[in-house]
Amino acid sequence: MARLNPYKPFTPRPEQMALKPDVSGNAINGLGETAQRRARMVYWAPDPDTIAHGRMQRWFYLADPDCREVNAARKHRARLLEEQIGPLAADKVQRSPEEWLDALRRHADDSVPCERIGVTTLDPDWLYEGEERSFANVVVLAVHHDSDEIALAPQGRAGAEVIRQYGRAALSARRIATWLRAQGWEAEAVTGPMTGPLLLIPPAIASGFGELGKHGSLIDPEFGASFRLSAVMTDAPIAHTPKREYGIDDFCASCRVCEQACPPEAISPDKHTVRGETKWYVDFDKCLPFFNQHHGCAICIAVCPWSLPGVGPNLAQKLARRRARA
Ligand code: B12
Repeated sequence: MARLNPYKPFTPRPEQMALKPDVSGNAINGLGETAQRRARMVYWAPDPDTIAHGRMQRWFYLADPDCREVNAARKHRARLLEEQIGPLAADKVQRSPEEWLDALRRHADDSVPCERIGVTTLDPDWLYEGEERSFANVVVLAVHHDSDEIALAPQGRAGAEVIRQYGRAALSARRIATWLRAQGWEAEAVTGPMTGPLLLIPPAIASGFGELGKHGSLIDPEFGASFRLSAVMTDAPIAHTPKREYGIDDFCASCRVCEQACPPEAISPDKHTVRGETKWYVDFDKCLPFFNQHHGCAICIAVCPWSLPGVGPNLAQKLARRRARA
């Protein structure tokens, strides 16, 4: 009889497990810690030798080095990223915050390949431990994955789509940084796949993209969880976009789709306290070996009901009606 989930049960390859450090990634992330503190870089370090899981990070690139789609996507991304950030002009262009937001949106419509923009105050607690920045604001950008490609997760084609969108997200952030700098305002792009100085999900939530899902990724009612984020830290006084709540958190509490689809069973039915916040949390130690062995996985964002084309906006309306009746 055919098994419901062909990736379950999952047994990690011994050569990968031999690289596992003594420290748990969950301990690095502060699972069970009730006091607030900044996050520590746990993975995707620019220099893998600086993190405990660095040998596993290097192994990610060795798991399937000949995957044609992934290699082609990496080449495509490298070409996109030949575009560098431009110089800082001497004089600062002055506009009201609302005029700045309008101008940013118009610039994005004309020449930035992203699907959503938000702006919020930069909370220093979103910076990783050891990182200091004095920027006032953060512009957050989202790029949507192609649904058909992500539906193939955890195959190489889905991994390739993630790499392509990392390229678009990074190019978008660089173009906005160039645009701000050309108007005299200092700006720093935060782009993946490496961790960078800033956590991306908290500013995306604060600037109105959506809510954290049970699978540990942000859910936006339009794109579901199937998008990538990048950001630009800046002092330009751009008006902020408001935080929005849709009842996704309640929806996740009773939905079990991602939990059941996750081959290493890294998604929990309950919230956990992590660095003083009670939130959905994905078990890093369970997630990582499967992620490494399957082109970055992405099953959880692919199966999320919110990610299915056309479903998110209807679900959001239904939840809004239910909340209005309550
Ligand atoms: C390291 C990392 C990983 C690691 C470890 C993740 C982990 N949970 O420990 C690994 C390699 C396992 C991983 C896997 C995945 N990742 Co990842 N990852 C990152 C990265 C580079 C840093 C995040 C981090 O340091 N996590 C460790 C600690 C801080 O985790 P945490 O305490 O559980 O906090 C998480 C969330 O709760 C949230 N968060 C942090 N503080 C707070 C506070 C509040 C109040 C709330 C509500 C949320 C929140 O942010 C963290 C995201 O992992 C970010 C990019 C970035 N700079 O933010 C992308 C990022 C979070 N990943 C992303 C994605 C999509 C994935 C995958 C689905 C893989 C894929 N192919 O796409 C899986 C999902 C697994 C998961 N949810 O954990 C996207 C999320 C986009 C979205 N829709 O929200 C990001 C933003 C990358 C991007 N540029 O788009 N990832």
